[in-house]
Amino acid sequence: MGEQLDKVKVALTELDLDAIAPAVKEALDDGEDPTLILASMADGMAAVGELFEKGEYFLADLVLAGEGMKEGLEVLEPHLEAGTTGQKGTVVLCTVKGDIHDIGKNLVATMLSSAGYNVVDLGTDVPEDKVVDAVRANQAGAVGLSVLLTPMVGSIGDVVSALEEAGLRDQVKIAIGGACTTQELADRMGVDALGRDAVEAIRIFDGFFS
Ligand code: B12
Repeated sequence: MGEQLDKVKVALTELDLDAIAPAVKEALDDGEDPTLILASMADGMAAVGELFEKGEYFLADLVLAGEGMKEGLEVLEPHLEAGTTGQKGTVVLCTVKGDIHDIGKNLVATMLSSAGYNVVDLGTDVPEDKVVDAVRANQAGAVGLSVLLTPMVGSIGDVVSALEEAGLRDQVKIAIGGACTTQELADRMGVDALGRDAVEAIRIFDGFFS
C-alpha cells in the first residue's frame, strides 16, 4: 500500500478525525486512484470493527469512525463520481430485513456508483417486497444484499423467493456480502455471488453485466 493510502487507513483506524480529510486530500493531490483511497477507508473501517470485537474499542468509537468515514467521503466523492455514472446498469442495493448495519453497504454503493452503475439504494431493514418493487420499477439487472447479523440470514432467502414469485428471478443476478456471509450460505440461499469487500463488489457486478 502507498504511503498516502496507508495514512488514510491509519487515520480512520486510530479515530484521528482531524487527520482523515487532510489525508484523503493529500492522497488525491499525490495522484492516488480515488477507488484505492476508498478501499483504504474500507480497510480502516474493517480494522475498527475488529478492534471493537476485541473489546479495545467501544460503541462511542464506532460512532466516531462513522463520522470519520463521512468526512473522508466528503472530500473523495466529487472525484469518484466524475465520469460515467449510471452507464453500466442498474443495481438495487440494501441491507436486509431485520438488520440496520449500513457502513459496508454505503461503501459498496459509493464504489459501484463511481464504477459507473446506477445504484438504487433502499437503505436498511428492507423487506423483500420493497426489493421486488424496486427491481421492477427500475428494471434493475442485479440486486446486492448486505447482511451482518447471523439471525437475519433468512431474509436473503425471503428476497430470493419473492423475486421468484414475482417472475423476476431470471432477470436479476444477486450478490450478498457482509460480516456473517460465507460461500456455503450463498450456495444454500441460491444467490449468484458472494463479495468480501467493496472492491470485489465491482468485479462481481462487472461480471454480472458483461
Ligand atoms: C459498526 C457496527 C455496528 C453499528 C452499526 C452502525 C451502522 N450505521 O452501520 C451499531 C453500533 C449500530 C451496531 C448495532 C448492532 N450490532 Co453491530 N457491528 C458493527 C461492527 C463493529 C462493524 C461493522 C462495520 O461497519 N464494518 C466495516 C464495514 C466497512 O465492513 P462490512 O460491513 O463487512 O462491509 C464490507 C464487506 O462485508 C462488503 N459488503 C458488505 N455488504 C455487501 C453487500 C454486497 C452485495 C457485497 C458484494 C459486498 C458487501 O463490502 C464492505 C466494504 O468493504 C460489526 C463487527 C464486524 N466485524 O463486522 C458488529 C456486528 C456486525 N454487530 C453485531 C451485533 C450483534 C449488533 C447488534 C444486534 C447489537 C445489539 N445487541 O444491539 C446491533 C444490530 C441491530 C440491528 N437490528 O441491526 C454482531 C453480529 C453477530 C452476528 N454474526 O450475528 C457483530 C459481528 C459484532 C459481534 N462480534 O458481536 N453494530
